[in-house]
Amino acid sequence: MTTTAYRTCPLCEAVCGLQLTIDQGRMVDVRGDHEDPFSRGFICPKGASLGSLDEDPNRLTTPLVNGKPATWAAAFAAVEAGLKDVPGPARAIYLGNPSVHNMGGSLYGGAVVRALGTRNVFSASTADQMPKHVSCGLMFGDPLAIPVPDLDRTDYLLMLGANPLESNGSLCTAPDFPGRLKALKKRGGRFVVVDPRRTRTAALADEHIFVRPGTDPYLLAGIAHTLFSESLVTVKVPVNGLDEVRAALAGFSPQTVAPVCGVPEDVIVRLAHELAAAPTAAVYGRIGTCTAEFGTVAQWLVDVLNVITGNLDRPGGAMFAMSATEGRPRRKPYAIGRWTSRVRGLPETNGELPVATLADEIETPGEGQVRALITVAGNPVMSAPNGPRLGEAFARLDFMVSVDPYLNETTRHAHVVLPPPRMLTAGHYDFALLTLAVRNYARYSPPILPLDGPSEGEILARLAMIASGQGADADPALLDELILGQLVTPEQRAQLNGANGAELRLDAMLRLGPYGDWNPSPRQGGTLSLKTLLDHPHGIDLGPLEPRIPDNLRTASGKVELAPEAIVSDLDRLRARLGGKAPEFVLIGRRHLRSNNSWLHGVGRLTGGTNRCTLQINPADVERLGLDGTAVVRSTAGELTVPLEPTDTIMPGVVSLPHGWSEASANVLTDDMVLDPVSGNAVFNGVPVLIGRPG
Ligand SMILES: Nc1nc2c(c(=O)[nH]1)N[C@H]1C(S)=C(S)[C@@H](COP(=O)(O)OP(=O)(O)OC[C@H]3O[C@@H](n4cnc5c(=O)[nH]c(N)nc54)[C@H](O)[C@@H]3O)O[C@H]1N2
Ligand SMILES: Nc1nc2c(c(=O)[nH]1)N[C@H]1C(S)=C(S)[C@@H](COP(=O)(O)OP(=O)(O)OC[C@H]3O[C@@H](n4cnc5c(=O)[nH]c(N)nc54)[C@H](O)[C@@H]3O)O[C@H]1N2
Ligand code: SF4
Ligand SMILES: [Mo]
Repeated sequence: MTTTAYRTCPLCEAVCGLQLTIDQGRMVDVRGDHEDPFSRGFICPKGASLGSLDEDPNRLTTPLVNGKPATWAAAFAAVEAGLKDVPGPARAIYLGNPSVHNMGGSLYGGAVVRALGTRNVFSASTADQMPKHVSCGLMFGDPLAIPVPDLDRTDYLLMLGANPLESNGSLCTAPDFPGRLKALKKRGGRFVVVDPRRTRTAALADEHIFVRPGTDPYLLAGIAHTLFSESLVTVKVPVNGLDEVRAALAGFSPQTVAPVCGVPEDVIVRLAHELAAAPTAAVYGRIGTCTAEFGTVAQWLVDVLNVITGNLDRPGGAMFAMSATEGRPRRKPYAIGRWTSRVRGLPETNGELPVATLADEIETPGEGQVRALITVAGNPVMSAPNGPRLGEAFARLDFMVSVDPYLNETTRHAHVVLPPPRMLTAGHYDFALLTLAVRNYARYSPPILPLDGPSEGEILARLAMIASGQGADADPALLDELILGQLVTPEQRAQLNGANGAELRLDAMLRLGPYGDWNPSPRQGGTLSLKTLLDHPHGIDLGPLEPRIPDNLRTASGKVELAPEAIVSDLDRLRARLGGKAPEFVLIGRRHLRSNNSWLHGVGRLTGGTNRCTLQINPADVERLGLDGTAVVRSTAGELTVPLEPTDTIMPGVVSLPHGWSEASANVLTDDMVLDPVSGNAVFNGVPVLIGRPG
């Protein structure tokens, strides 16, 4: 007897609804859920592989203590023993990307961080989107107030450094991103891609513009400069600092920036004219522009353009979602650099330190030297800059525990590995991703199979209780009640529904949230609760995005701060590079549809296809250097020998290697000493390299 179940795909940011056929606990068929109002049946090869991922024989099924299978009780006891003698400041935590894609990490990761009593908090965010948090934090007062392009209504989309036809989108939750782009074109809109490679997304676009890696801020500044100098600026939201921005960008005329970014002057001017003339327009920049030396400046300029073309916060422009679990507004204005890292003195952002300095903190002796590490859902040896150095540092730790279903380059250093159970035993709700959705929407997927060990939430709750000195036997339900007690009144607590702590907390957040039945002035009738979501297994459409400014601004002025000092002052560094000599080759990354960072290439049906760890290089460069088959790539950090993939889809002088592949990890070449200084973000794009023949 088979049963049908509905579930949100946890594998990327697109949150597609899936329809699963379950036979005796196995996913025998996975397809798109046509009744999901947001994803409408869309599915990609990764989603379709969910069954083989769930049954992957390489997944750990029991905890490991010193490499050997152990009981959960023995594993938690080993964690208690390992952390006992390490004081708070000598502990560190690294939270990886999937911790945002499951309820355990989303709801209990914070408790572990607080319980550790350390400022050594690291995550994949400083290898990814920290520049966006910082620019939004400083401009809007809230690092989580991130505008997304209103994909379904915009007339004009300028996209830089993103390839949603492979990635399915990021910091822009849009199931069937490809279909939404096609619809944009079909309704007569225009769509322009800026990328050093002619990607599948670029091929779909009306226009593709090559840009030199790392130079997007020059292009964006040139566009803004044109808008100012031709009096094409329209500002429709309350702002401070418009004149400061105009003055700060004075030195970045299209004529000045064109030779640096490689985009002709007339194209820069035309882009400005097109943005200004479009009935509605949105500028969107992603990984290619974030993980670069001027990541924060680039992200800031993206939203400066959205503001000065009158497109921020209006339908068809760049808008803010209203997620169903949005909490009470933060009170203190956003600030960065509230403390600095011990070894390199790098500023904190969002309560974290740059992952690019984790190795320093482990290697460097002195008070506060990191001796114990917890990793959750991360593989920083593969994903952080200069990954191999981090691997060597991990080997020297007194104690390391990893919460992860796989043994890999990172977790193999852990004294204790705690594997989360199969995903079908967990509920699923996308707390973070739904704050970035291009339509307001909510969907909860309850567990499908019973647990036969601790859930990921329980694993993390236990780690938190051990770290705070309550011991390995403390009851994790106490932690849930503590957190619930901070959210709801005792009367409300008595009315909450939920089969476990995670569900109870979700119910509380939904009911108190913008659409909730406990919200005094709710939206959409105010009926949302866990029960309503359980009654609607395909998800609930909460309508198109609506203007939110000024209510969602958390700046001290109550206005958009267009010229934050921390960002504007970094323009000096940008200006100083104007006359510099470009390296002969620069390295960038890329993603493939059938992959997921470091951990999905090898799973069942995802192997093969276009999924290849090759170095893309322009045929003219191959010929000029007399290369054949493979090349040696050298950087300030390391050296790799990789197979070549000559293709004219990449600019001359640029080479591209995907990250996360064990056979040739791109992060052997990336340098942990080079950062975006404003956000502390790692630099993966625009890395200077030398290319040569092997031997
Ligand atoms: N050169 C280069 N480096 C990059 C990037 C790049 O473009 N170029 N991209 C960066 C980006 S955007 C990111 S987000 C980071 C990602 O960096 P990380 O998050 O450090 O790495 P991932 O490869 O995503 O590893 C995810 C880990 O989580 C485990 N996992 C999977 N599902 C679960 C789960 O449900 N629970 C738990 N506990 N574990 C789980 C997997 O086994 C794997 O070990 O990499 C960054 N590194
Ligand atoms: N299939 C698949 N999907 C994924 C992932 C995956 O590994 N595989 N990872 C997920 C994660 S963690 C994330 S963060 C998202 C990322 O999602 P995206 O931001 O869409 O990431 P990419 O597909 O790497 O596209 C980045 C593009 O930037 C270009 N680029 C590189 N350097 C520059 C530059 O200096 N300027 C400009 N303008 N462009 C540049 C690259 O050529 C590439 O085409 O994808 C998510 N989805
Ligand atoms: S696009 Fe993302 S969410 Fe949708 S099926 Fe593919 S991996 Fe899953
Ligand atoms: Mo990411």
